[in-house]
Amino acid sequence: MATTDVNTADTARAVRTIDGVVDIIASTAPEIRTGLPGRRVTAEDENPSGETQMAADVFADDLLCERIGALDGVGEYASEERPESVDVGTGRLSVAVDPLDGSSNLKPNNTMGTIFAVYDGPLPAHGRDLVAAGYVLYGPVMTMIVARNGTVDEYVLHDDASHELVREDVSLPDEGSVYGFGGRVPDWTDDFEAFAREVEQDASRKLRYGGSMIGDVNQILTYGGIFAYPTLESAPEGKLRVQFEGYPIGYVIETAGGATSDGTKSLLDVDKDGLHARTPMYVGNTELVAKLEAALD
Ligand code: P6P
Repeated sequence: MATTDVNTADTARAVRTIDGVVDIIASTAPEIRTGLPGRRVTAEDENPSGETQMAADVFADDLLCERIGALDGVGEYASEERPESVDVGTGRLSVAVDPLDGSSNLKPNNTMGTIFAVYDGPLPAHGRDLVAAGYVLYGPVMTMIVARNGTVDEYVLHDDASHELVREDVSLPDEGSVYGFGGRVPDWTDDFEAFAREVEQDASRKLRYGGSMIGDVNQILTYGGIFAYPTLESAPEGKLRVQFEGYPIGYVIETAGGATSDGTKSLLDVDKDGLHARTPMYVGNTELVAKLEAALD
């Protein structure tokens, strides 16, 4: 088979696999949501990041690993809940998942999300290896944001496991109107605090921080503005995970016309060792992210 043919065949297979991952997550999300009520309890263990694991985390992860791992084109599966990636076949693509981001919000019945990242290559991968990424938002309406082929689309997920395209080519509004900053204020660095105070002074913007990243990021995608889980004095590396949160959310926001940063460069250019490395995260309108980087410089 000529090289071009091989590339064409490879591309077609990769597209089918990406669509397969999206379909599996869209059809599994209702089952995850239905399984939450009985799983609002902590599991016996901690996850590899040393956080208390909820029974719901393990439940969601097992479902997704089994179903995504069964796709021909997927070779590796990894999640925030597993110390190592799982070899699931000979496929070229790898899938990294945060099965239930914000599961600590189960107790107050707050929003949560399922985040996915599809990489062309082995794990841990690099942000520029991403070929698709997105998230499910378990809100009053179950929705899914998918970034692939240079565009971001939004779906409504139905309990019958179908998904309905409701918005195409989603992009951040030019004038951002909300901001959300994580971590304890006394734990912020002086430079970040000065930036936060400046953002707060702008009468056109209001605070929207819910303590669950997917809900907070979806506010930015909807209204524009900036979300940050910054470097903290107590956590210089930040809190959120590169492979399962930083890269995929960076890919979504940049595909939607926004900007992202770890404080100095795009989240997609963060280069960290290890599957569970963390990074500070700043995502939102380009002008605000540029101001943030200047403030931390
Ligand atoms: P804090 C939820 O536990 C999470 O992982 C993210 O979804 C969220 O952005 C962050 O942690 C909230 O952290 O320190 O505000 O509780």
